[in-house]
Amino acid sequence: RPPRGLVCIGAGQAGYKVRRMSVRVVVGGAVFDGGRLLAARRSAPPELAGRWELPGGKAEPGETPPQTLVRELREELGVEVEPLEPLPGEWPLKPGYVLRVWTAALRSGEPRPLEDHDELRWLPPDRVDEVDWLDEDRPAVAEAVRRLRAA
Ligand code: 9L3
Ligand code: MG
Repeated sequence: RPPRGLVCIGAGQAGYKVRRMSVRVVVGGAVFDGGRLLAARRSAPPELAGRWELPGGKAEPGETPPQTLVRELREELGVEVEPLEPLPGEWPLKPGYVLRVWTAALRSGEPRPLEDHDELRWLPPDRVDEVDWLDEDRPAVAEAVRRLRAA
């Protein structure tokens, strides 16, 4: 078997040929407005339903992370956001996926749970702990709140 992170694409007497496993990026948005952070409660899949996240989704081939974020938040929440800065770090999700997070400012629209969410909340920094965040999102939420407090 090839080492972790590599996939076998052919084998012969000489050994095997490998290719680096491609990892798909999921982009989440730490959306700020009026000194508060937007939290979204997932309605799917069943194992994640009821947990809260920084809304976003999978990058399509050729997209930059800011493009993914703008598209996903338009689709999921019906809003226009302006991506601001990437948070340092990358957090593993299910196998083959990693989470990256950008801060973003709400530019127009009022977020509504159009797909994949059933509740949204604007949380001031001292209330971010009142929702049950997905474990993978917690470090990014903590960093987003530090920036919100410093702003
Ligand atoms: N995910 C985790 N934290 C987030 C986001 C936006 C997504 N902040 C996980 C949940 C799914 C996968 O990434 O397993 C793909 O997300 P989506 O396309 O279902 O939103
Ligand atoms: Mg999504």
